[in-house]
Amino acid sequence: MKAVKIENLIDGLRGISDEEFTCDNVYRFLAENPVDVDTISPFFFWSDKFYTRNLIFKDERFELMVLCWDKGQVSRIHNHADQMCWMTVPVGKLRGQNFRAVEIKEENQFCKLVETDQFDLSDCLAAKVELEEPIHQILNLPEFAERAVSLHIYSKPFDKCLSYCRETNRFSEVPLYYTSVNGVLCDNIKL
Ligand code: CSS
Ligand code: FE2
Repeated sequence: MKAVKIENLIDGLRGISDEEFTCDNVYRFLAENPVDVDTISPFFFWSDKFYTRNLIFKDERFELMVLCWDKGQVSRIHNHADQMCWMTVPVGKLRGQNFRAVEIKEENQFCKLVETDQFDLSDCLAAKVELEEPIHQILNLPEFAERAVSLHIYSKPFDKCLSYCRETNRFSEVPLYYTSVNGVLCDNIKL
């Protein structure tokens, strides 16, 4: 499959009508349009402290970003604030781990999780976070022994989500920050 420049990928997504902008259609579009890594590399930023979130495009309907995962870096266990989301891994390899909430007491911010399925992503294989089972963690496992970059689309954009702690069985809302926007490091960020 021929790799697609990021600007063409974004144009293609913008060209999908609101009615057609569904989980399945965007998933298919991403699967059929693997991104040309050279065209996203200007947006890569690396930190040895955390995975970085680098915004490339945002409008009312969706945001598109690349996340840079150094060896061994992992996300929190989190959800996506009830939004649709798709991802591919154009560089390296990432493990996804899904969770199910087996006991929830909203008023105490209590939530007991159990692990469900796992998936590995690489080579621009597309994935979507299922709205029915939205709690997950992404890991660049040490044994993968390389950096990884993932491309994420969220619709609609969100800037906070729930984060879950397995030690305490508690969850809380946490803010999400961009590391860079349009290839420029954000003022408040120290890599
Ligand atoms: N949702 C996380 C990345 S793991 S899917 C984030 O946006 O930071
Ligand atoms: Fe996520």
